[in-house]
Amino acid sequence: MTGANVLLYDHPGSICSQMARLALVEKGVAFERRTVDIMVTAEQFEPWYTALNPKAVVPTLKLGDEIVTDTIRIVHRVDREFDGPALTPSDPGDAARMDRTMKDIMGLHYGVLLYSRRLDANGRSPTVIERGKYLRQQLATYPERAEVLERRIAGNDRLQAILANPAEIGRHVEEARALVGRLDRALDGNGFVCGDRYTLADTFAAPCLARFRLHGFETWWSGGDNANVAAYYGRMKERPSWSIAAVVDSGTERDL
Ligand SMILES: N[C@@H](CCC(=O)N[C@@H](CS)C(=O)NCC(=O)O)C(=O)O
Repeated sequence: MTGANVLLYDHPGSICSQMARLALVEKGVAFERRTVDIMVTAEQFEPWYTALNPKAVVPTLKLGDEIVTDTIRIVHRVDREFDGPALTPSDPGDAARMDRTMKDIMGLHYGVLLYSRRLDANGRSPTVIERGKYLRQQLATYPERAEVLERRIAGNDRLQAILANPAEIGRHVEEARALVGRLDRALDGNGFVCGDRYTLADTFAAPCLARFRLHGFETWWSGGDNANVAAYYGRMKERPSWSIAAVVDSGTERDL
């Protein structure tokens, strides 16, 4: 497969898109990008895109005529499909550990972390409220798309309920902080989160930590705790892939 046949539908600030981009860049794959505006125009719900990605999320990878969705599947596919450094450990036990780490990182509710930083004076997220209205309008206009829209309305309602509950927000933030602790332990004596070589788990850990930094949580590792993560973060930022894949760790949440 040549790079000319590789197209990533993504969004600059989306954490999952950054993971996919890092995997492609670390693997040395030339690829093109098509931005899907998941924030302002909600392009992910347009029929042309849901035909590619029925869950209406980014990223989506097009390999020749084939469409691959779901970030974990995408990065594994990139690793298998192309020449370049192996990003999966050859030892099955280590490979299983890598998969567990990726699921662990993917298991956080990044939407709670993001939107809880952007609440209005009444403690509500205008973006999430608007998204709920938009999704309901879409459902009324396109009843044939009920499956994806109803699922997303339910998810949006759950997010709104969490955001209305400071204790719930705190629980999600604590889960994120606990993940940093687990990464720190995994990095004890190791250069990378799954041993002494860069793996797919690093394509997940780096954007995850970058997102925490963007939200102002860098103190989780810059203040003396989690020193392994602090050193690791510096090393990840120094890799050429960080800027080529455009990992976002500064700016404001509004830029996402
Ligand atoms: N399980 C999916 C999750 C993808 C996902 O949640 N993508 C987010 C961006 S990181 C998205 O497209 N959000 C758009 C939306 O919430 O409408 C995957 O791994 O691909």
